[in-house]
Amino acid sequence: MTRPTAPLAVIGVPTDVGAGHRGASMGPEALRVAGLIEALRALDLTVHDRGNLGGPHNPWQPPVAGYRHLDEVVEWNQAVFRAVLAELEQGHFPVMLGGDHCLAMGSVGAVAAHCRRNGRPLRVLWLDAHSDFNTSEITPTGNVHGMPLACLCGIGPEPLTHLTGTSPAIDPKEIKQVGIRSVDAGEKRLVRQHGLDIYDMRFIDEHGMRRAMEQALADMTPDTHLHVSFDIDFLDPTIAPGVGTTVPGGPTYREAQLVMEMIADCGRMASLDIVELNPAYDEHNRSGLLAVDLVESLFGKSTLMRD
Ligand code: 6HN
Ligand code: MN
Ligand code: MN
Ligand code: MN
Repeated sequence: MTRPTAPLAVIGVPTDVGAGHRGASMGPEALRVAGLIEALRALDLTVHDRGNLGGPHNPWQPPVAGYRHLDEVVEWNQAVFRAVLAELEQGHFPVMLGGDHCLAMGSVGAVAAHCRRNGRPLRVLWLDAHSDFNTSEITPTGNVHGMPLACLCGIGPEPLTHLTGTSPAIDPKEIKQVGIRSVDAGEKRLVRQHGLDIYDMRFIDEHGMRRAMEQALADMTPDTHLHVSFDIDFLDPTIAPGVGTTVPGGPTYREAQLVMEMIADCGRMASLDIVELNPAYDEHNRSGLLAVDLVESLFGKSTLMRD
């Protein structure tokens, strides 16, 4: 296992403009209150807490032409893109505290732009109950947090697909999804059409989390930049109720720990999103505390005990 040596730059992104429930905007503070920064420092990591980005408030309007709050989503993501790119250029490891999952367009977009400039291969590991591959035509909700991967792959409105200047920002082949168990009908066709590599809960039931993660992390080169996008609704709602879009039948505590430990062992993680924590739906910050516990393992806490 190689632990990241780059200083971490923690960036709060207090937005819920992409979600269908209010409250993910309180996620960054709940993660800090749960002790995230101190926990990372206790692992001997250098942590710069950059505070929170600013952006438009949630106007709480119905969708227009298949998108809810498109202008606000664009503005937040432009800010995320700029902030993340600036950290990567300084050699830092960006950690985004969401906020809803629409912010991944800015974060993954910046990571992709940085990899392209430096000739580094990219892998995006998407830990989620959902595929987040909807478009304005097929979305059942208009919520843009269900669309970030489609936009990153070049399918979506111009201001979101061209955040990085070039579109598509990433290739579907660079994406691995784990934990998936809720994909909308039109979305299902689209992910198949784009050949997304998905380790859904059925695969995990049949082959186990170990095999899923071995395959999701296979074939990386020593210079691969691994971006982990961790949606808290990946976890089973019995252990993590604090999200807006719970889906039963997710990974258990032990399975989730194994996921984090195997990522730590691979030694390639260079950026991270922690998204969709919604304190308005949580119980005494239980899901925030669990997220901190799992992120400690992601940075090698449990693996270190074997050294
Ligand atoms: N998330 N597929 C649903 C939709 O509204 O498009 C749910 C999306 C959830 C997105 O949790 O990041
Ligand atoms: Mn520095
Ligand atoms: Mn998501
Ligand atoms: Mn999700």
